[in-house]
Parts: sequence; structure tokens; C-alpha cells
Amino acid sequence: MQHLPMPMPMRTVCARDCYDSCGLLAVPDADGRLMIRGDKSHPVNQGGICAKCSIAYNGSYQNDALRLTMPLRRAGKKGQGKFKPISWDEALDEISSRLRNVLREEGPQAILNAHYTGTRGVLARDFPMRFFHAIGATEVSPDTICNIAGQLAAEYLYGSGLQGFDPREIADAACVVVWGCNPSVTGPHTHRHWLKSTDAPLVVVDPVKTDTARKADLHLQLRPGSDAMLAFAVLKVLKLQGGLATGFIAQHVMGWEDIDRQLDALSLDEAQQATGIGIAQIEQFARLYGAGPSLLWIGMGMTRQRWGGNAVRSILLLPAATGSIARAGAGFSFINGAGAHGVDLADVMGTHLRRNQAPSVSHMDLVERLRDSAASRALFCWNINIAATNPRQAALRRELARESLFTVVADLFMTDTADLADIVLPAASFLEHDDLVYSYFHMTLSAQVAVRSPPGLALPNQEIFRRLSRRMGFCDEALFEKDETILERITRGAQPGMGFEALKRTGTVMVSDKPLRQFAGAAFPTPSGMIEVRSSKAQKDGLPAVPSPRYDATLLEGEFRLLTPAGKWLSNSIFGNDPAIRRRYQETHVRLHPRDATRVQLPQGSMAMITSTEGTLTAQVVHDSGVLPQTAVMPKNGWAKLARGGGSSNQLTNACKSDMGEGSSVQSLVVRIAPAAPSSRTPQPSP
Ligand SMILES: Nc1nc2c(c(=O)[nH]1)N[C@H]1C(S)=C(S)[C@@H](COP(=O)(O)OP(=O)(O)OC[C@H]3O[C@@H](n4cnc5c(=O)[nH]c(N)nc54)[C@H](O)[C@@H]3O)O[C@H]1N2
Ligand SMILES: Nc1nc2c(c(=O)[nH]1)N[C@H]1C(S)=C(S)[C@@H](COP(=O)(O)OP(=O)(O)OC[C@H]3O[C@@H](n4cnc5c(=O)[nH]c(N)nc54)[C@H](O)[C@@H]3O)O[C@H]1N2
Ligand SMILES: [Mo]
Repeated sequence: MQHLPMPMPMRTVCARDCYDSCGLLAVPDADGRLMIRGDKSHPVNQGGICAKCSIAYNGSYQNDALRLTMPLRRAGKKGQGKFKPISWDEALDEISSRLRNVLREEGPQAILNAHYTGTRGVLARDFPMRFFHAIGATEVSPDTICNIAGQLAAEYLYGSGLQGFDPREIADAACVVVWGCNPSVTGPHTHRHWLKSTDAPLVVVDPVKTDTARKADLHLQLRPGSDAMLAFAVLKVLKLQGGLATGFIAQHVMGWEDIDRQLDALSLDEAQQATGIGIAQIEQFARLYGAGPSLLWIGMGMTRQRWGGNAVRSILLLPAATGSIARAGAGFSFINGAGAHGVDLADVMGTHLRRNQAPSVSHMDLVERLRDSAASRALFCWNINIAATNPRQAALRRELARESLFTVVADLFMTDTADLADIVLPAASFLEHDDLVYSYFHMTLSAQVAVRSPPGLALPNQEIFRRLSRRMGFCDEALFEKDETILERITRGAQPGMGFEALKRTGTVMVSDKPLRQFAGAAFPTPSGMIEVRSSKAQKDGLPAVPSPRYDATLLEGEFRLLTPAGKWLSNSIFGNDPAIRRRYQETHVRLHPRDATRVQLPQGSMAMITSTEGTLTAQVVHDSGVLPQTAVMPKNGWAKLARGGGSSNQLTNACKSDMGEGSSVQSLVVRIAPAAPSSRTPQPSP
């Protein structure tokens, strides 16, 4: 009998927007299909793979009937969903001729470029920026949808929000704090392995009893929007008990007097009232954190509040006040950016090609911008699905349905946004091209390796925009640089300096042998070199010079704060169309405290009508005593067209801006909740 050689597993990496960036193995089976599994040798997932990725990478991602395989041209009215397949030549001809018209009649700023982290390989995420820089398009400011307020807050104090602690510091930590972050969902392997890798007490600060909070030694279940007050209360207790690192403050902190004065004026009774946390718990937190060295992990979800920037600035006073920074086992993490991994993103993005100094536009202003038809003639959406994930969904869909707006969408699937496009371009997935992925939490750098061919005529983002550059007649060589050349240069420039081919053989490397010390030698990249508790940069940006213990007003009778954090079954809107995931996940569930639910006559399983200033949505009620009174929780970002009951949480969210960086404040949404009329369902969204 003849023995066929065992198919060799191929090693690659997950490119989702997630704290983990897991190692994956692709094992071909006898029919040529791939089994995608976790890679045992990967330091973060250690062989595991989360349920959603396992289902979708072995399901919809390899299901060529679901994938986009041909360029499409709209064949009916906008949003009707009628498209005809066309060739790449036809698609590129049409796009380039439409763009030339816009350039001639209106100028490049009338071309809008919306993109985010649909895939996190640096080529597929950042190389297309070379095209947009060269053409001079207006960028829809990417981080305004996600984390900009927190980034700026950290930058004001410490000079960078993109340089966190090295997670390997946990070996020396005496306390770990996870503040407004839910890795049990948003970084499941970090939750499972990293959080377990220490005996140090775990403190979780979250208004919801998440699985991360359940694991904590101390869960501070604060009222949403009271984070700044809680941070100040902890500092007040530390001050009263002589727990402040006065020597460190004198040497490294600028403007502490302004905080000190506020601490003297602060009432712990008011803090209790505002946060809903008793003094004994605040003291316990102060004791655990103050003993140090402590690691402080601040999530991105909690920054999406009306005063999210002030909240993060206040929380970040803790490392400064206790000296739990720039030493072993200490520091804070918000995002570990490309720079922290030695990856030169400016190179990949071709920043030197930039020729338009026109200001970017916040996602919070996108509806208004699109309403101005002269200022917005063309819109590109790639690596993003705004019709599902942006706030003000109904208003945005109306603008996207404008016949005179020329919209190009590049995606793997026929998303809610693609439905509203003029031209749809089929993109290759991360399983179908080589690329480089760094984790935004861990210090890992991984080779993304093509393990299958793109379906039909699908192309990686970088190739789509190379072809478009050529069709536009651009001639700068940087617009056509090959994947291999860029990957080789970028990996050689990053630590540990191996080339891409060597990285492919290894899979994942740490960017250093030993933990990298955050702000080593207490050198802070601020203008003064100190931790700037009082920031003239913030003042120049029209913000208060120092953070303050402000908190959100109490809700009125009958009002609820609707939180829409990440859910277990989707990655933003990604996977929302996978048939096997759709059987498991239902976006239109809302979790309420049983007492609240009973008061508004919503038994378990009944249908609720949720109303905000932007719209209404029906959702099935789940009683959950882990949710605070007057709080409602629903996962973010399902596909509106597929959601049961025909709705997604962004039908309710508004585009109110956070205090810093014109970011989103979707976690500050106030809604009313009442029983829905029998068998009522939110109508299908229409353009
Ligand atoms: N499975 C899955 N994983 C994901 C994603 C996904 O959609 N699904 N999304 C990815 C993306 S894009 C991001 S940005 C990250 C975000 O990941 P995280 O940083 O974990 O953010 P969220 O899940 O948005 O929210 C985290 C927690 O903030 C809490 N929160 C809400 N309001 C407040 C508040 O006022 N104060 C405090 N202290 N906490 C509050 C919520 O209850 C929630 O448990 O996750 C990534 N990972
Ligand atoms: N209510 C509410 N809304 C929120 C949030 C919230 O907390 N509450 N969170 C916000 C946050 S944190 C974020 S980051 C945003 C995310 O919002 P989006 O950036 O819109 O996120 P995704 O749904 O992941 O959309 C990415 C799209 O890229 C596509 N894609 C994947 N791989 C590729 C590829 O290789 N090429 C191309 N061309 N496309 C690809 C996917 O199929 C998907 O349609 O949502 C925000 N929306
Ligand atoms: Mo995000």
C-alpha cells in the first residue's frame, strides 16, 4: 500500500483586532481544505484558538460562495443590493475616471478615505495609505471610532499612549489592575494564560460583572462614567495613609500641586455616592495598588465615554503618584504600538508621499461631511464596515444612499456597507497573502503566511491599490513597491532584526529576550521629560491643564445607560455573517438587572423596545444580576441586515464626541426601555 506523505502544517498568525494575535496552524486535509487550529508553540495562545475564529476560519473564510470573488458594479438604485460582476479592468477604469472628475472639479479633499483594522497585517492595513497620500484624499480619522481619547490622555501625561508595559513584567508584579477592559472576551488567551501566570492579586474595575471581573480578587463595580472620581478617591486614601511616593513625585512629576489641592477638597462620601463603591473597597484597592509594584491595564472600551479622556488621565495619576512606573513589575498599558515593536509604519504608509494637508474628519462628523455633497464626492471604505459599526446608523445610511456619492468598498464579504457601494472590490483574506503582524498588547512579532489561494479574482488590499495607482497614471516607485521588499526591510529594521524569510520559518518572535522596561530610566517622552500631570499641551488643545474628579450626572427615573462593549462571537462586525456563528449569537439581546427588568415589566425572554434620540430597537431581555441597576448591556456591531429582529446597537448610538480627539462616546448613551408591542420587531433598515 502506498503511503501519502503527511501534509505539512503551515504556521501563520491571526490578524484580527484583538489583544492576543494568536499563532495558527493550517493543516490541509485530504480534500485540499484547510483545518485552522491554534499553534502550541505560540507564547500567547499556547495551542488554543477561540470559538469564533475557529468557526469562521474553518467556515465562512474558506466558503467561496460567501466570499466576494469578482469586482461588482451597482446595477440598481443605491442600497437595492443589485450588482453585476465586472472585470478588474472595468472596475479600475471606472474608479479612475470618476476620481479624475472629482480631482478636476472639486480637488482631492473631496475624496474621503475610511479605513481601520479589518485586518492587522501591516501591508494590508497600511500600504494602501501610499495611494491615498499620493492622491491627497481626506482621511476619516481612524482612531476616532475606537481609542483616540485614551491615547491622547496617556500622551499628555507620559508622552506616549502607544508604549505600554511589557506583559512579561508580570513576573515581578505585586498587583495587577484591569481597568475598563474585558480580556475574557477581547483577548481570551491573554485572559486565560497571562492573567493566570501570577499569584499577585487581580483588581478589576468594570460596571459589569464580566468573566474577567469574576476572576478578580477585588471587583470594583463602579457606576459608568465615574472612573475619574474613583481614581481621585484612591489617591485621597493613599495621601491620608501616607502612601504617596513623595520622593518620586518631587523628582519626576510636574504639576502635582494641582492634584494635591483637589485631593484636599475631595469628599470620600461624595466619592462613594458618585462611584457606588464603598470606602472599605476603595481602601482595599489603595492598599493593593499602593504596595506595588503594580501593573495597570487600561482598556479601550472605557475611553469611549463623553469624559473618557479625563477618566484615563485621572487613572494614569496612579502610577505617577505611587512610583509604580519605570521599574520592574510596574507600568501601565493602553496600546503597544508599532513603534514599541520597532516596526516603521511611516515607511509602510509612505508618509513622505503625503500631499494634502487638509484636516482629517472625525467619524463622529462623517454624517455631516457626507451631507455636504460638494465636499464629499467619493468615498473609499476598506478594512472597515461603517454601515454596521459607526454610530448614527440610520442617518449614515441615508447619506451613503445619495446617488451622487461615488462609493468604493473593498471587503471579503457583501457587508452592510458594500450594499451601498457603486463598485465593490473583492479582497483576499489574511489566510491568502504574506504579511507582518504585531500584537498591540504583547511584545510579539509574527509572520503572516499565505496558506491558501484567494478565491476567484480577489486580491490583497496592497495589490488593489497598486493597480489603482497605475491606472491613475501615478509614477512614484513607492506606490508599486513589492510586498517581499517591504516585508524584508521592515522585519530587518524591527527587533530582533531577522529577515522575513527567517521569521516565516520561526513564526512568532519576541522583540527582545528580556522584558522591555517601559520608560526605562524614568525618561518620559513629554516636552519636559517629566510626567506632566499639568500639561500645557493639553491646554493648547483647549483642555483643562489638569484632570479632575468629575463624574456623570445621575440618570433620571426610567433612563438607562446602554453599554455596547465587545461580544464573544464577533470581532467588531467581522464573523457576523458566518452561518455557524449566526446560530450561536444574537445581537439583539439586552441584559438588565432583574430588579430593573421587573420594575419595567420585562420578564426574562420578553421583548423590550429601546429608544434613544437616534432611533429605536427591539431586543430580547436577559436578566443578569451582574449588570448594575439603570445599566443595560448589549454587544456591539452586528450586521444590521442579518441581525435577528433586524437591528444592531448602532441604530441607537449617537455621534456625541468624547472630550479628547473628537473620539466616540458610545458608552455614554442614555436610552429608555419599555415592553415592546407583542411580536414587534425593528423594521429592516432601509437606505
Ligand atoms: N471578541 C471580540 N474581541 C475584540 C473585539 C470584538 O468586537 N470582539 N473588538 C476589538 C477592539 S476593536 C477593541 S478596541 C478591543 C476593546 O477591548 P476592551 O478594551 O476590553 O473594550 P470593550 O470590550 O469595549 O469594553 C471593556 C469593558 O469596559 C467596560 N466599561 C464600559 N463603560 C465603562 C466605564 O464607564 N468605566 C469602566 N471602568 N468600564 C466601562 C465594559 O463593561 C466592558 O466590560 O477589543 C478587541 N477585541
Ligand atoms: N455601539 C458601538 N459601536 C462600536 C464600538 C462600541 O464599543 N460600541 N466599538 C468601536 C470600535 S472599538 C471599533 S474598532 C469599530 C470597528 O469598526 P470597523 O472597523 O468597521 O470593524 P469591522 O467590523 O471589523 O470591519 C472591518 C471590515 O473589514 C473587512 N476585512 C477583513 N479583512 C479584510 C481585508 O483583508 N481586506 C479588506 N479590504 N477588508 C477586510 C471585514 O470583512 C469587515 O467588513 O467599531 C466601533 N463601533
Ligand atoms: Mo477598537
